[in-house]
Amino acid sequence: MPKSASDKRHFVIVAALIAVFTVILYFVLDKMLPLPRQGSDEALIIDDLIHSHLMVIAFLFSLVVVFMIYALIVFRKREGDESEGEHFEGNTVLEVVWTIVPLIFVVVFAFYGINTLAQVTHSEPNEFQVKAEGQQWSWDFVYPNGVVSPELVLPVNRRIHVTLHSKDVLHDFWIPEMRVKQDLVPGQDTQIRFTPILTGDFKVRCAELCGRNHYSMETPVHIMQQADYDKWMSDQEVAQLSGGSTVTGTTTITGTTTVTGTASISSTTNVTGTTAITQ
Ligand SMILES: [Cu+2]
Repeated sequence: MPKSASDKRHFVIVAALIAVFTVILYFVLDKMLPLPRQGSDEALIIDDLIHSHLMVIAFLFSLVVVFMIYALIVFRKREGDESEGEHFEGNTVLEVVWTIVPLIFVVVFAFYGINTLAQVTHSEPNEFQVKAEGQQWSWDFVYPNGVVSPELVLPVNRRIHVTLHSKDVLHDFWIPEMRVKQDLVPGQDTQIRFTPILTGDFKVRCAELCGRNHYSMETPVHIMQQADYDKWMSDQEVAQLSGGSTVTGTTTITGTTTVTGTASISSTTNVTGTTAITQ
């Protein structure tokens, strides 16, 4: 610790250099590690946590490296200096400081992390429910009304609750723009929640090495306005849930009609004239 005016000057210079290098390193790391678009409420929360960590990483790196390089340059052996270095027995104050300060950082970040996790994983009433089924090497999405889609289509600004089910091995559900990520565990359904805030096209990809074609286990995700989602879902219901053939509107049959085999007619049907049905 500083004892003389000269020692204090060294500490002041080093503190200033650490502050400058911390800011520079933070911006370098931020540029070197670009994050995907912020597609969900959770992305905003998690990015704050990531940037706080980057700031601490930049500070700790600068603290160690700036002190070391400053000492190497300023206290280097001078030409003709054959004197012994100063003898140190230890410094109790310094040891207490470098134990207490990191401890405070760890405890603060532990609470910050727990709080972030609670915010990201909380459940809400009236969540939008969908089930994601993963298998080597594809995804299926099952909606509560029974519609099944190979692509994930969701409404924007709704809290989404995805139940994750694996049909074979470990997989991992990951949409980078939503930031959240969760394993699919065979024999045990897991959960993931997020609230999309951007409409557009994204991709869900498996983030767990799950076999030979793991690299190809990805599928489109479409986030759309509620009205567009409703239209898409009603189209799917018509295509998947009405048995394949649909007659809509008013149908009028006149004249003589013969139907053989099994026939079903839905909607409003007016039949006039002679009708014979044989099996
Ligand atoms: Cu995989």
